[in-house]
Amino acid sequence: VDNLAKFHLNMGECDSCHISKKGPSDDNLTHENQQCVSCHGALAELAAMDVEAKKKISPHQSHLIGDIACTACHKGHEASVAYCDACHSFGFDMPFGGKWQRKFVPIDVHKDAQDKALAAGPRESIDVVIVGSGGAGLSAAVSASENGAKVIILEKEPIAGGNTKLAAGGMNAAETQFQKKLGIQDKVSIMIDDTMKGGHEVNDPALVNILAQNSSDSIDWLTAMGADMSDVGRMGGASVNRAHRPTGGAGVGAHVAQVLYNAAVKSGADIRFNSRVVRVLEDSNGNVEGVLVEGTYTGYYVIKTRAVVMATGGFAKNNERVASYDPKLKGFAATNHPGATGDGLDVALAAGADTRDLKYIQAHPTWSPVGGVMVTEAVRGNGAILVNREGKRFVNEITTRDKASAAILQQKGESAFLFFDDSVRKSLKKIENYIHLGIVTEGKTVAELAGKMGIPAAELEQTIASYNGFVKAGKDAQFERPNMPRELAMAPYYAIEVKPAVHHSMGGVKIDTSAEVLNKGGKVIHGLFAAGEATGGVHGANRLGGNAISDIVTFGRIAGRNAAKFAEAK
Ligand code: FAD
Ligand code: MEZ
Repeated sequence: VDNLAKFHLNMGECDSCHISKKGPSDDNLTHENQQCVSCHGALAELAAMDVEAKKKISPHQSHLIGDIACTACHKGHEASVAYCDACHSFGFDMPFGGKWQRKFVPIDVHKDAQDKALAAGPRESIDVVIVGSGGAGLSAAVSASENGAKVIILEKEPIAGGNTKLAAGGMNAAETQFQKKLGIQDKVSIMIDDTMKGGHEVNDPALVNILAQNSSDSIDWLTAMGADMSDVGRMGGASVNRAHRPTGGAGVGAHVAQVLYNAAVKSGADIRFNSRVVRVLEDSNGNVEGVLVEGTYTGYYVIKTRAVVMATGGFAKNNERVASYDPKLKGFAATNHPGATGDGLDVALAAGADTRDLKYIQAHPTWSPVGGVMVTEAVRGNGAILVNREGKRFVNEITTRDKASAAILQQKGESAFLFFDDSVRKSLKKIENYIHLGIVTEGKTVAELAGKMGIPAAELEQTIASYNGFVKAGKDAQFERPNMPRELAMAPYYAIEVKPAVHHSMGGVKIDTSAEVLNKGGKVIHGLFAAGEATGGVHGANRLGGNAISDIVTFGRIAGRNAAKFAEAK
């Protein structure tokens, strides 16, 4: 046999997995997953067994959030694939395993089946539909529920969290309780100036004002739900430390997404995975009246609703689309989750939405070609430097991403090395993940590390000595780096090879300050809201590190609240 279904058939009938001969129970495969757990144990039990078996990397323990279904990886009627292999390449020895592959499927395929579902009419009705279960969607769900609405969240992937669960370095916010505790002087007006400058003034100033003015309140909102946002660090292009993250510098995204997911579940949101929205339905006046859903296992169906929040994220993982807007990025790897393909953008366009800034797509400077993962800017923010193959620094390491990426691409091999010492490692928990993933080279001395990296030891030693001199003097005489938190003098020393990879789509659907989607005539599409990376305008031509999580929480909240009010008013 070559798949799990045939294997299980040898032990019984279809009902050893399915509830009836008709096939899957629902798009979450709720019954099928319960069957897996009843025989094999829950995810946490399997993770404990992996630890006992001393597996270096457990496929059952990860940064993914929510209740991860067995069927996210273990497939019945096709080859099983480890979802983690969308980014990593662990090569787990899975039963009936295949190779990770994903093909973008346009929203307008299966026209006959779509028409049939439309003709059949709505299967159900709900106050608010939220499309996408990343941070923007989950914030919108919690906020809509706080405002009295009943919510369905539709997520095309088998797991929650989108790109949000991968976010690492922090969430920008100004004038927060945590900055005050740490004695950091910041102002909403400085966050606005930094964001406009970083975005080359292409940003919509009204949206930037909303972002900065609400940022501290969004931190408080998350904190009240149980989030730990108490560690504050520096991201590129920021004038002061304002990137909030959990204690010790742990990754921000998985934590925030988990807190929001728990709150959405508690609020009673109906979260449906493997459920792609392919169309927003409008009445003859152009008002929203429903969505057409493509359920991976149950087929197409219609949900009636007056209010839809598009929280579908960006499209950085779809290189064809990326290159169509910015040909320089053709063939680049991406830091994103596999669902960041932009079909949500197609859905919004088909509903008449206007877009802006689609040509502005950001490369993150430090992606590891060895591990396939992004190495957070916080490593540089906490003190790491960038050196080239000659062992020399070549840029202010905490400049904006567009400048840092361009500088790396000019170096020999179009890559560089992040260099740091044990004091940087101790300052940032996230670094332990990179060590765990095996992408960090270690040396007892600078010379030993240089030898392992294949760069001249004397040159690297000279670079470190001169950088440490700048730290002592409080001035970077070479590249005017504004923030040098520590000398690099504590053995052992570490290096990670890095190069730019496509990271963020700054452009997207046009919205106003109420998160309502605008059409090409600049008018509101009644009932259609959008938030997060699916939208354009907040970040202009270049997003500052830490501003996306701030964006999705603040605008997700606004979209959810206004969608709930709109649904109620009807
Ligand atoms: P997402 O979180 O991507 O969620 C969108 C969801 O919609 C996805 O789950 C997707 O599958 C789903 N979807 C799409 N289309 C459809 C459809 N048609 N039907 C149903 N579902 C659909 N930003 C920061 O500010 N700080 C950081 O430290 C940071 N670190 C990052 C690290 C990495 C590795 C990456 C990739 C990004 C990072 N970012 C960071 C950026 C930030 O994480 C994202 O911009 C942000 O999380 C996007 O949130 P979102 O809710 O808009 O979209
Ligand atoms: O905002 C981001 O994308 C970010 C801070 C990423 C990171 O380097 O951690």
